[in-house]
Amino acid sequence: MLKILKEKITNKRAKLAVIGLGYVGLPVACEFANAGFDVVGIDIKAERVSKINSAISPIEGNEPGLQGLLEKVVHTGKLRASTNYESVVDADIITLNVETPIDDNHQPRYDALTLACLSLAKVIKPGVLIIVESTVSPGTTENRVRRILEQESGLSLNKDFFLGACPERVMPGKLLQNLRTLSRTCGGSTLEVANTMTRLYRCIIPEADLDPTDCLTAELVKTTENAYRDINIAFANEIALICEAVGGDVWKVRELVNKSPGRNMLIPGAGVGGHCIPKDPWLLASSAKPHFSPMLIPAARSVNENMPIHVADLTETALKTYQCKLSDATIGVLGYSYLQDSDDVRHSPSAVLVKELQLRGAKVVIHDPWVREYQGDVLECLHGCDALVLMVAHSEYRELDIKRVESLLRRQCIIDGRGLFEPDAATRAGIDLWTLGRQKKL
Ligand code: SAJ
Repeated sequence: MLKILKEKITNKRAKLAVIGLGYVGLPVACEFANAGFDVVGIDIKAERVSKINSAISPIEGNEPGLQGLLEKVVHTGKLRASTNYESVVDADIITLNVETPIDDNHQPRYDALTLACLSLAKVIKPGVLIIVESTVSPGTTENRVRRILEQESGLSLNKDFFLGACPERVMPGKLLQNLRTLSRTCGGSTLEVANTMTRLYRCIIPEADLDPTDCLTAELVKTTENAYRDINIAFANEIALICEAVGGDVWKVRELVNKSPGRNMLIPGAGVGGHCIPKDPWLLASSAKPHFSPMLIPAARSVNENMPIHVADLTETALKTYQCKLSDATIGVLGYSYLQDSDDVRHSPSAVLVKELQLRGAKVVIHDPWVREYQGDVLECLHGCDALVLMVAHSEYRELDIKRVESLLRRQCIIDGRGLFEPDAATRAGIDLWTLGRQKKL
């Protein structure tokens, strides 16, 4: 069966299906269609399916090349979308690109994955290869996905159907670029399946490494790479808090630490947001239970989740030096997306800060040049505010005329959560600058 599948991949006759047409699934479907495969995309949202079949990308934000690519593959008939799993019945290869969120107890929620597997089990045919591209807890493909497919279809793994795990490494704003250029870990239910996967992904990833391995390793690699980043950001944040406590300057410390060979201290900041860094460490940590309860991963999450609260504390402390209570203050918050020069607001640290400031009685005005509801003239937004809190280092804010800002604020107070403002320039402009990680000389 795999020999036939490999031949179909080589001559592009393999029929592909992509389940989940979100910011990952849609680019994946477009890329495989553009490589010459017939692709059907499945999504439960009829409106999204309709947009795609009209060659209109439903993906928010600026994704270079995606709209043009979608138009090409829809107009050539290589990609079509449907809400009906019957469209998948003759697929040779199916990728699962559905959401895998965590709940308030940091536990994975596999409702979408389970529903997709139950629906697939009704229609898959012998010989099909199913690849989990969603980021899941290690062990999910071989356990949860396999169990549902075998129980509901009556087919047997590695006899009637094959399984793979190939987590994506895309990033909003660079969806197509990352998809085409980043290496992938191709985990297969057998080594031959893994090698079949590398042949498939080589059709859309011309050069990057495609590393064949098993499903568990592929799942571990993906969740580990993001847990690694989260812990390193938490380390930088903890050093910032220590510097504030002892009178240091974390920005100077980081610069000099990174002169030491093999050191790469990341950047402290007002919080860690986004679609994957706050989630994937929990997917990894939860997989070890009940055999082992990780300590470092939850601790790092706690440090990072607390940073917006710390910024609220800094704001309160700064205003106190003006005998101004938060409950009497209006605070201008610059930046609402989770990342500089991005419109993505998922898991935004600013949302946590705004809620905290409001809980403490402050009035908050928000500006973000990338987020539709908060666009506008930044100086107008700041006019009359008691203080400014910088939460996202958007390029536009680097151009701010700090002297104009000083003239607009009721108290010349800036709380800088990203180390964006230069201290000497702030002093020259008469600004009272409170930078995260740099103790204020009172
Ligand atoms: N952040 C810091 N300090 C840092 C780096 C990031 O506070 O030194 C904050 C950012 O402000 C943001 C959050 O962390 O709120 C996440 O930033 P990110 O640069 O990690 O961007 P993401 O969330 O888009 O992460 C993605 C991930 N890619 C995938 O999951 C495919 C991550 O693995 C990549 O390392 C990252 O992009 C990247 O390096 O661009």
